[in-house]
Amino acid sequence: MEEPRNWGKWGPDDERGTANYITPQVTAQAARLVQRGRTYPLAIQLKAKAPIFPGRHKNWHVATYHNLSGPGRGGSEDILMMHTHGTTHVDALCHVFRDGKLYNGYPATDAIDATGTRKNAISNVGGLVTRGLLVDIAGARGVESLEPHHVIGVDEIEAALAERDLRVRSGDVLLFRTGWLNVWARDAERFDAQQPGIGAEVAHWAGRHEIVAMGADNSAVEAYPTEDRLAVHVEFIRNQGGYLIELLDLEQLAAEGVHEFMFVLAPLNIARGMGSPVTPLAVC
Ligand code: UVW
Repeated sequence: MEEPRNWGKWGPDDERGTANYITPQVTAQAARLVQRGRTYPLAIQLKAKAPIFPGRHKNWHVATYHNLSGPGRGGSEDILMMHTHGTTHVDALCHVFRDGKLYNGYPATDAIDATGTRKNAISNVGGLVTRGLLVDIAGARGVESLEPHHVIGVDEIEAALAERDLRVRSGDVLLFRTGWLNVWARDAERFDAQQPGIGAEVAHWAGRHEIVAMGADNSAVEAYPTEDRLAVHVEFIRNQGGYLIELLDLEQLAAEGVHEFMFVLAPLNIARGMGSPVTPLAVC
């Protein structure tokens, strides 16, 4: 197996991984991409019947309220019970490990128990504000969605970016559009059975280019299932300290031809959390 690439790169105590690539200069440069003042929220709707990785429980949402018909003050609030990975979300760096070791070499046995994680928790992320690029593979192929067995490779990504005169740089976030989200509304079973996404070579390529995060409009970012189960998760999260963002809605960005933007993501500050629901924003 290849040596973990980024372990120790930001010190023996690091728990932020590739978020370290986002320097103040990187954020300031991304902010200069905001010209029109348009904001695109990239989350799917959070509700019980919505796309979710197979095997996870559906979200549970119930309201409490009083004094609906008055007179005087009434009120309402609600309770949400869900997987932190149960809708559009970002994976914490503890989410996937191998041979009992988390990103940066932390032993899983010391870190993880039923109360959460002591290492690489989502609360270390803070915020990611950097340049985002839409890599619209379905659009480049002129299809509504890729075939379920389609494994996106590096050549395809570089070609899609070159078509837009874009090149990746250190600190970027890449959002891959497969069109697979479109399948869910028509056929949820097909959506769950297999999905197109990136392959392991892309995770290695992303590491060489100092990519902070990769996201997609499917439920695992990577093609699934594959022979080497969750190989992208292992390489990108555990070996490189990179962030994966699943179940994005990239339709409006694609429809309006927005390929380069300031990307903003702020996970919930969940102590010992292993992921967080998010509404990432593309601003241009
Ligand atoms: C898997 O673990 C497959 O998905 P996610 O990273 O979205 O939680």
